[in-house]
Amino acid sequence: MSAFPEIDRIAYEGPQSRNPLAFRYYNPDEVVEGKPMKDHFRFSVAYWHTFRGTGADPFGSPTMLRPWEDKVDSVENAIRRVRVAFEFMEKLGVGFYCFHDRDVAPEGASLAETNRNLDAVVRVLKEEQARTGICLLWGTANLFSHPRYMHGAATSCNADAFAYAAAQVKKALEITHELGGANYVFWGGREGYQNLYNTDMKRELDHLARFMHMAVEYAREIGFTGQFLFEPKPKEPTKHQYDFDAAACINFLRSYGLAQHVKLNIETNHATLAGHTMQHELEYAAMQGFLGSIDANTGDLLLGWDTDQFPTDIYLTTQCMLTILKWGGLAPGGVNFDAKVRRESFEPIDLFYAHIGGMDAFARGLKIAAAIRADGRLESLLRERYASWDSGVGAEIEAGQHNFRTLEAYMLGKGEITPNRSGRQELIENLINSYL
Ligand code: XLS
Ligand code: NI
Ligand code: NI
Repeated sequence: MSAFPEIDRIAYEGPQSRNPLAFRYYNPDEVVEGKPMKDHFRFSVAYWHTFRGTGADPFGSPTMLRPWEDKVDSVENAIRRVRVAFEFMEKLGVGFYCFHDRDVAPEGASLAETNRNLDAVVRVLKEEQARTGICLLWGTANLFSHPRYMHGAATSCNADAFAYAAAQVKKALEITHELGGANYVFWGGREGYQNLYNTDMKRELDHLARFMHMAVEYAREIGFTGQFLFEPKPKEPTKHQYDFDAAACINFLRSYGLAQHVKLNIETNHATLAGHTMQHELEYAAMQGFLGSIDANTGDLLLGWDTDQFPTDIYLTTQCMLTILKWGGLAPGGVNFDAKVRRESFEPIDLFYAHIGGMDAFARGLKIAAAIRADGRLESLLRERYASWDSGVGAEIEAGQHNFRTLEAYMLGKGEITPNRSGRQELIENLINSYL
């Protein structure tokens, strides 16, 4: 039984193609900067949005037409959905997927029953991975949907919620390991606060760190060698999330001795909610050695929340790829489409259009970024801008040969600084446009 009988494997047809079910730029085996496109991206489908998204929003009911779904959230339904998911991913030609434990299997009446449900579905996931060669980019645990987590999970005021979350992550690590997951993600969920009157922030952060250390230890125990990732987000659902942005996450990881175990999963819409650009967050994480993986999506300029739309803006993907190429790529991370079709795009075929668009946008971004790098003009403008540091006093300062006293003597001798040079912002913007 096929869920998408009218759709063949999506093929690369080139920029001239008018076929909306073809790639115009994403050509998996085409080599860019010495590496096939598919290895640059390691594209991944997000199980929660693509197969569990209903189209419901705070103002309205579900809209999505998903003929393979029945009304009861049964294990049979969950297994049927796995087959559909792998048919979709195979036809799309992605190599990876990501899930939360609760995306793939329904909760039971007790933790034990929930774990059994999960095991039943994981068997089928494993079977489908073997059949298709599609791999698990990362697993994670949903520690935010169930009412037991209303105050958070690892940072809850209720110690039992912490314990339940620990049991859940233990299991999530086991199945991620079982499925050969390349990474394991912690996103904050409800780890944050609504106000500080009733919050012991220090205690909550200590607990979060203890929780992550337990995860690292358990991973070692079971032989899971995937990369741990922490996913920054400044707000939603709480008004202040502890994993606010890359800088806050890195500070947390360093303060609590987790830096050697955990990198970051950077998401576009979270970067912009934090008042940064995606490129800023990527650059900041990468320069500190914390760039792990990315959740590719985009927000809407006119809406202030995490709309998780598919990325279609070529400026955005170019900036991402400039930074990712500069810092040597993402693996064992990848480009996970943590993105959903909008509620008005309710037909199954819209899932194909959405992912094709995102993959093509990234492929164009990669090619544009590679062209910019090959041409070298941007780089030489950057180099010239910092030329004063390549010799003379600049080089001496960088080499640690100066202090305030020697620099005062230098400036007293010189009297005034060498004149500043133009930053050439408009020239650079024109230059970037010339590659698009
Ligand atoms: C929510 C997050 C979430 C994580 C996985 O905003 O993006 O989807 O990626 O828990
Ligand atoms: Ni995400
Ligand atoms: Ni998000």
